Amino acid sequence: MKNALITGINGQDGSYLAELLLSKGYTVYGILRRKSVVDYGNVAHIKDKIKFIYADMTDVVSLINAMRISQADEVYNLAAQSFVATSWEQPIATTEIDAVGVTNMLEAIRLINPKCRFYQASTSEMFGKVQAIPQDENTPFYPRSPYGVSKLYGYWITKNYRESFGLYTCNGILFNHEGERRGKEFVTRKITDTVARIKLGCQDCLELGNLNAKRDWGHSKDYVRAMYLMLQQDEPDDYVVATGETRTVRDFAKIAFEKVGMNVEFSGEGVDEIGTDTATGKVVVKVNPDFFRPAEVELLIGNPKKAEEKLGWKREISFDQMVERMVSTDLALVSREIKLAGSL
Ligand code: NAP
Ligand code: G4F
Repeated sequence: MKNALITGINGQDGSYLAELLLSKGYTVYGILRRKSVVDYGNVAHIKDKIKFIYADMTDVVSLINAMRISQADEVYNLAAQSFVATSWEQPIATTEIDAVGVTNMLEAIRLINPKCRFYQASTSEMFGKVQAIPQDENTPFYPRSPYGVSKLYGYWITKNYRESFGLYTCNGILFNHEGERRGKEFVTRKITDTVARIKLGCQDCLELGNLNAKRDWGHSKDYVRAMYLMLQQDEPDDYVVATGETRTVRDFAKIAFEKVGMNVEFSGEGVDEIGTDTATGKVVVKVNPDFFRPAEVELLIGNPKKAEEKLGWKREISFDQMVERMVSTDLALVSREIKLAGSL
């Protein structure tokens, strides 16, 4: 039986990946950061099945220790300061975690077990100001945020350790993937959570930034399967994982409202654009420039052909099913919150 070490195990992807590897009989070790309050996040429901190690991507000694304890055959490096907007507010921390942290993990592997296979959570944000449509493994990069720039370093150091030291290292260039466990600061979950609150009468309006931004959105549960497959091949390589479909933030919001039976029509332009509930005439979507970014990634759409052909990867959850799952989960969560508040 194999041992896997997952950094970022309590995040969205870490939790789905842990479930997948446990189902395949792996012993799963997961890195947590020390916090003032113990918080297992998205793996609270399976915490008894995971062996936790306290470590930090910015502390190489702790990662060497994690490699020693876990005796990992496979390391999945999912830990990151993953919110693009925050990367302008905390550019140094983002660089230390998302760029230098990758070298820290690679050095720990090289020192303790150079045969260990390594997955790096690279991202479509590296394409940024896109140089081709759709984007694939050969598209030149042009990152647009400190997050994208840091991740680009992580991508190259992963490739470099493969070429320099013969390590089995892979980059998964994953396009946006979402789900019921997504953080509420990301636009999809912000929308589904707020739509649930508006439907249940505890919020009036959803405030968003750039409604025109286009993303290629898939479900995290499908994407962690691609991570696993990358580490099971004869040779290490880099792969784009995407759906090949793109939609605007406006489209996402409209579809999420449809899932709770509300028809929202958009009118106006720029900061004056609004979304109106056609049944009541109420404005339920407004633009708030506070959510604009200093530099925007306007369009992402990936070509997953290589992953489909070489890994045999295929997504199973459609866009529509994903929105449905997110909205119904948030309706249940918000209802529970309301009931709890009423009983206090
Ligand atoms: P997420 O939910 O934000 O999870 C990030 C994880 O990283 C959390 O467990 C967090 O722990 C941990 N972490 C942050 N800083 C750390 C540090 N200094 N040391 C150790 N752990 C640290 O992100 P996700 O959506 O699951 O994404 C997983 C990875 O894929 C990330 O690297 C992200 O950049 C990348 N990615 C994501 C997408 C996407 O659309 N989801 C697309 C492409 C690439 P705490 O709970 O302690 O903060
Ligand atoms: O949901 P987002 O914050 O995700 P973003 O920036 O695409 O990054 C996510 O996907 C990357 C893969 O491409 C990952 F590497 C990264 O870790 C993360 O998981 O924003 C999506 C789009 C942006 O264009 C943003 O400007 O939505 C736009 N947007 C419009 N209004 C908003 C909002 N984003 C957020 N977070 N909040 C808003 O109110």
